[in-house]
Amino acid sequence: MSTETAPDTLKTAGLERLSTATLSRLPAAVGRPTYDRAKVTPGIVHLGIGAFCRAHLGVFTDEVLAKAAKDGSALDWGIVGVDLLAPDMRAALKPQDCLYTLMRRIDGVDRLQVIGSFLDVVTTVEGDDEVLSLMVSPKIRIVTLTVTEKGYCQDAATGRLDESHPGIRADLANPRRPKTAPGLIVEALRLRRAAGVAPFTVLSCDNLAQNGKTARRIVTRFADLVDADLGRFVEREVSFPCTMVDRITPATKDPDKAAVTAGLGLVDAWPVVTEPFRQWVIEDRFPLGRPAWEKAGAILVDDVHPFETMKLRCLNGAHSTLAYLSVLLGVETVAGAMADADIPRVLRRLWDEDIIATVPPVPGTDVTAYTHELEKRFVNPEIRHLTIQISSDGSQKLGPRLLEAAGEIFARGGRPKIVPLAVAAWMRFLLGTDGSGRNWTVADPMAERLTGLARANAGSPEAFVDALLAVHEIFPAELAGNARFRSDVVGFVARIAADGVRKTLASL
Ligand code: CS2
Repeated sequence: MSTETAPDTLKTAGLERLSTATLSRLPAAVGRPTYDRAKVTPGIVHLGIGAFCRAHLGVFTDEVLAKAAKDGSALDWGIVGVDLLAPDMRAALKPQDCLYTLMRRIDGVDRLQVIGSFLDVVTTVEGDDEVLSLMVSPKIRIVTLTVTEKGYCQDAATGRLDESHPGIRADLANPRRPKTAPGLIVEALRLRRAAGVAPFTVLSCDNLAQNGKTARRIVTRFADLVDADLGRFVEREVSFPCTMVDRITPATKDPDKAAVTAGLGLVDAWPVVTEPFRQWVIEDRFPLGRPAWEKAGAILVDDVHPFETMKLRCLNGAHSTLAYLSVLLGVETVAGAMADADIPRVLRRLWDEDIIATVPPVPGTDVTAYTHELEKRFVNPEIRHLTIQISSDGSQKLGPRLLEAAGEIFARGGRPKIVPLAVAAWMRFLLGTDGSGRNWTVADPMAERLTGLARANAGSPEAFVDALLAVHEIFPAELAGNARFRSDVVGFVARIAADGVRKTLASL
């Protein structure tokens, strides 16, 4: 599910739209598909078309198609994107034949590449028939997902399907007309089975711990609730490889769109701005085959777990810590946070004192060096990554990014130093105001409950922390019941209340 909104229409008078017909007019420096898109057939349905998937899946697949055209192999891995939330992406991309521009920004240089791997964009918003009939087609051999953490409709603390989730309840009541990602996948698998079509591979590309295992657990349980026999079939027959995807890709903003339009001399209604770095690690379990993504630099492995733990805890854990502190301090971007007097020091301590020791050995990677690379990536001022964007969905993000690591540190007899500060900052963030006129929106599927609890208990640091630690969907019982963890979080909440965030950080 895309969390972006369409960039506002800019004044682009006199300029034509990017499209198949206008490709030949692009300046020579702009990259473009070197394969005949008319010959490409769909092999992948992607659920949740936003910036993130267009900066990795779309790009890796585009490069594979270019290589396939060169060596004469089949061009049968085109992608059809599905927007589960709104028709906006379809409205933006269809008039440009689903072409879009990837803009990589670094050191004042913008590199533009027009990507051709998306063949179509459909939406479930106006009915799901088109989507389901596509997902049932034998041509489709992989269903990829970037639906964000909340799109899995899971209980964040246990990783099980949240059967009280309104979307899941609606889909269980009407499983032939699903709206959620688990509902759509299960209905498509049921229809395929009835038609004698082998199941597709389900490839989660979201930032979840063991994302393939999570997808399997959620989808299997949903199928089981629809029909126990279907549940067993999914369990037995469907492959859910885990993946780790890494590319910092903020939501596209109007100035990005203007820069792309200027570079193309054509209007692209919804380009993607991203950093040069990219990494995609994938477990190689695809019964119906897959694009040769390794030809575009993807790493195919037997076990993604160490890579994913490194990325989730080091990159995303630091992002979330930085985001809550920044919103409280009024720092708008990640690059701004890296120029702050205190935040970079907090992140270094988070990595060195808490996180790095919890990451298992990662083949071919020095985890400490990886965190130094992250500092450089975060500093990139040309990527305007808003801290408020990263602050969203904390209820879903805290567990895999920070709380699991804290639990492991305690289990080994240690005591996390910075994770309690990150948790305290998130709790304070839930109040939605700095108390002196600066307010922000808490975007979270649990926002109403969490902000209600925060406000009702704001008078006492102990009551405030206890009320939030008791939210069992976020905090595993063992961590919530850990007296040392509680007292450290209470300590930070009390210091922030008494002295403010700046003084708390400076005195660390
Ligand atoms: C970020 C991620 O918004 C967030 O929560 O931490 O989107 C992050 O930029 C990506 O995972 C980078 O690969």
